Amino acid sequence: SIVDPLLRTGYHFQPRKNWINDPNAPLYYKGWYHIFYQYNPKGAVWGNIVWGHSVSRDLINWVALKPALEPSIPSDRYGCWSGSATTMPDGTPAIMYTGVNRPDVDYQVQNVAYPRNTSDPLLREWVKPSHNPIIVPGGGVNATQFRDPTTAWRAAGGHWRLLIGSVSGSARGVAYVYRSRDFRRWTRARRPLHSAAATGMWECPDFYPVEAAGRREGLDTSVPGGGRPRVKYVLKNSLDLRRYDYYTVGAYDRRAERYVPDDPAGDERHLRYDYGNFYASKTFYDPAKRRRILWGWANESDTSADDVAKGWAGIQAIPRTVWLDPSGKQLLQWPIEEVEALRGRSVTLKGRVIKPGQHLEVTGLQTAQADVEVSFEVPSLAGAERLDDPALAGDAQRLCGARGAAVEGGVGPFGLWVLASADRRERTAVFFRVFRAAAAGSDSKPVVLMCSDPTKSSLNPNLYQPTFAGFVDTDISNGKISLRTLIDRSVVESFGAGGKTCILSRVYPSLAFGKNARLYVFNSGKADVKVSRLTAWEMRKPRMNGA
Ligand code: DQQ
Repeated sequence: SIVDPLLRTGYHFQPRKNWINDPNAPLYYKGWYHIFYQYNPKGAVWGNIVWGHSVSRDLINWVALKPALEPSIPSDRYGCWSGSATTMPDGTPAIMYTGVNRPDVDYQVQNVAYPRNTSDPLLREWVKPSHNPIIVPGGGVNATQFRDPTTAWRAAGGHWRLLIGSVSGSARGVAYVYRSRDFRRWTRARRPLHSAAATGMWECPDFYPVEAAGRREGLDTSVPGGGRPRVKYVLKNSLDLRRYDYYTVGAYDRRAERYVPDDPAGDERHLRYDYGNFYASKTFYDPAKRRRILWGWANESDTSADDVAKGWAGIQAIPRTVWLDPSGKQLLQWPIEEVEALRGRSVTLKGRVIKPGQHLEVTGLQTAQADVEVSFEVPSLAGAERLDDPALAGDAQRLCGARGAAVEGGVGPFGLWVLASADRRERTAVFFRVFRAAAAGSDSKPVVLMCSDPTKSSLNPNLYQPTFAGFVDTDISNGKISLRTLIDRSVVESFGAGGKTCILSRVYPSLAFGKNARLYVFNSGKADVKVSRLTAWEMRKPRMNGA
């Protein structure tokens, strides 16, 4: 089963060919955005890892440069693994990254690299000073699980702090704190910033301040803590065991150098950036537009043999602006505004009621590469299904597995069928389903589930087609909810309720690609659903690394 070349993405970040994984060290320098990424220059499977490097003026059109870091010193001979950039007080970025110095991947150390020529806005050449490695796993640290340094921040007296992900014992995820005066000699703080039982290795930790109370503006990682009581912190970890990125919102006690999630059960709740295929993400502060931007990697879900045949594997999700929800309990995410510059021809529908069991095709444009924004209104929630099974009530993924797009409901499932064939044998459903909260008092909020169901996305049998789902913490009592979906040939990237719940899926239609890809609104519930407004735009292809 060879995946069709028309399924290569059009506006998601990809190099011209080969394997990519984690985004590394995103940064802004002298008018240019930089993204580095884990890259195999020799093929479409993981291995031979170097740092690919691309630059952009707008985070949308990308120019590929030579790899920025390749194995060249004893402390990175077997791979230049993930890391982050920190801007020095003089404006120069430094990169900290993990080097593998033994062939068996068994020992991980941290290295630093600096630009050779700071007057080059493209930062083409990076130099590794001879004092590398600058951090080695010390006593009590698991040297085989010790990697992915964060962006460093400045503490009292201008001293530096950064985190390194690890695991202690068999399954306690840990973020160790390292301190330095000179960015050269680093010592580990006695206690980690934070740790959590049963989470396994914490890959790619990320730790950053956000403005409290729903302000969209981002903060520099080194924002001074003093005098800014409204600043909250976010700690994100990528769980190697479960392959997703979860985060908590909390407080950073600078004196004790400890982080405490606001919700004591935060680490058990596993709030996720994305309930789909999205991993090893990293944020950076964009000083040009004063926002914090999130990059995340989306793997393929075809077979590795397909990847080898295609000659490429892995994309980066569309960069997202992240900020704290007014509730303070979670983040909101939205595609960076620059992506809207790719919008071309559009179609708008208004005030269309979709009756139970009905669907409506959105015609008049190609939708294999599109951006869709839709506002739904459910006139009555009276018919919402009960959510009595406690095992399902707390587990969105299982709930959606049991009540997928094809299972008729009360209020919903309603939403979009994207990348659908004319006969709808192929279709990816992105939808909501509303439940009445079980047993609880009559004033309890209806429960909103958001799902991305690719189980009918392709007639090709050799694909991984997991249904992904998350709850949406929104008040739907007025019947209103919105959905935005970025469709890009083999990507379906969705933002529910203004970015409260996000789900990225990879799909590989065998019929519904190119001009044959169609878009529908559907309603498989028992209650009417109104499309108050839907606009779909064709998306142009940006310059993408010369591909
Ligand atoms: N990928 C890198 C590691 C990181 C993992 C290696 C996460 O540094 O822990 O390619 O995907």
